[in-house]
Amino acid sequence: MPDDFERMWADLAPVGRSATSGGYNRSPFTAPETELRAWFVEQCRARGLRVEGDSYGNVVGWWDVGAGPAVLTGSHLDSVLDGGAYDGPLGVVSGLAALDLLRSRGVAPARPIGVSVFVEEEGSRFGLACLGSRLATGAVSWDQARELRDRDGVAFGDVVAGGASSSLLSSVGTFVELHVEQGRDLVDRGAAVGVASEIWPHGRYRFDFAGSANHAGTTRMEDRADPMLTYAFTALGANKQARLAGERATFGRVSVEPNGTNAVPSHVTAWLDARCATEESLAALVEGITTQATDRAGRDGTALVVTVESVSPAVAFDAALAARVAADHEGGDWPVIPTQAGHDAGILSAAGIPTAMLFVRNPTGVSHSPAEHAELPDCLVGVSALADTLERLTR
Ligand code: HGY
Ligand code: MN
Ligand code: MN
Repeated sequence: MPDDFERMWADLAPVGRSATSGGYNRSPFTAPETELRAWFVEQCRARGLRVEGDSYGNVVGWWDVGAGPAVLTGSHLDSVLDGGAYDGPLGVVSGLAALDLLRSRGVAPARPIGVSVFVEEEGSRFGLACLGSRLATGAVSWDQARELRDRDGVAFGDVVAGGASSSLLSSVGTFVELHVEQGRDLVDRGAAVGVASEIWPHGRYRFDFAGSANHAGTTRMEDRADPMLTYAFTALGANKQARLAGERATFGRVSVEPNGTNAVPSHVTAWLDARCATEESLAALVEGITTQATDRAGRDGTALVVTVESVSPAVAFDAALAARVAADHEGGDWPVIPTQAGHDAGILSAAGIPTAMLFVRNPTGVSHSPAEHAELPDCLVGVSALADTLERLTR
């Protein structure tokens, strides 16, 4: 079994890897991500799994054993821009390896088991995170999704067949996603694996700041309407508000027009990612940031328009399922911990599918970065934790 995991991990390692940063660029429907999904299909076929895809790019490999509602595991293969190796692929590779482990244990599951790959989990290309799982559960309609555009103006509707709704999840009774931890909770607890209790509500908001383009040398400082200034103030203010409240506010993406060194810009567009423990505090944080920004725009002579791009409500995972997954292991129960990161598991849970998540310890807690990491022994503990979980749920 360790060999299987390591062999699969070695297959994926070069795909989409940047020679300069060591990070990964696996945006959906680019060559690296397409290669990864083709690799996944090949791995399913090699195991005799029935491969089922939908018209959005989601894929499941089914082990058609037993009867009744299926237990699905899996994650995603796309990455953020210059992301890490583990966020997503660890759950897919661990799903395949867990299935191998169950077979090597001679387990005969009483229910079908599937391993899934959901497309565009990060929203790195079309802007909406968990796009594949939102489409597969009907949380987003095809009419909404088809119009989402990437930075070059290519529409989602132009890269997938789309159309009819997906029946990929119609037989799924339970979903379990294994994921690298994206913080240091498990490090602090000295545990190799943990189980998720909840996902913080979070959202994406576009801030369009408009000013007046002008000469960088001849325009007196007091005569400017500089949207960069309003943006800079807004980013600082957002950071302060979130920091004081123990919340999260990040401007990680900015575009500037016309982006010239010797001109006051005419427009700045920046995207806020905000996350809080409750939906009320999320709404209050975004309102606070918007109020400060609008106020500042008034003083700068600029104009601000804020557009809510997406809001993902709080997810409370099925507590009884989490307890069942976490209980009675060699060395004690696994810790049950919250996360501030979004996941396809949150979308399936919100769609009414009883869902659990396993986290694998990440020694630095760094994620969405080339420095994201998990040690091989912990990954193997994760595989056997997932196999144990699948075995429990398909008994
Ligand atoms: O952005 C997120 O929370 C996630 O990693 N998709
Ligand atoms: Mn991610
Ligand atoms: Mn992920």
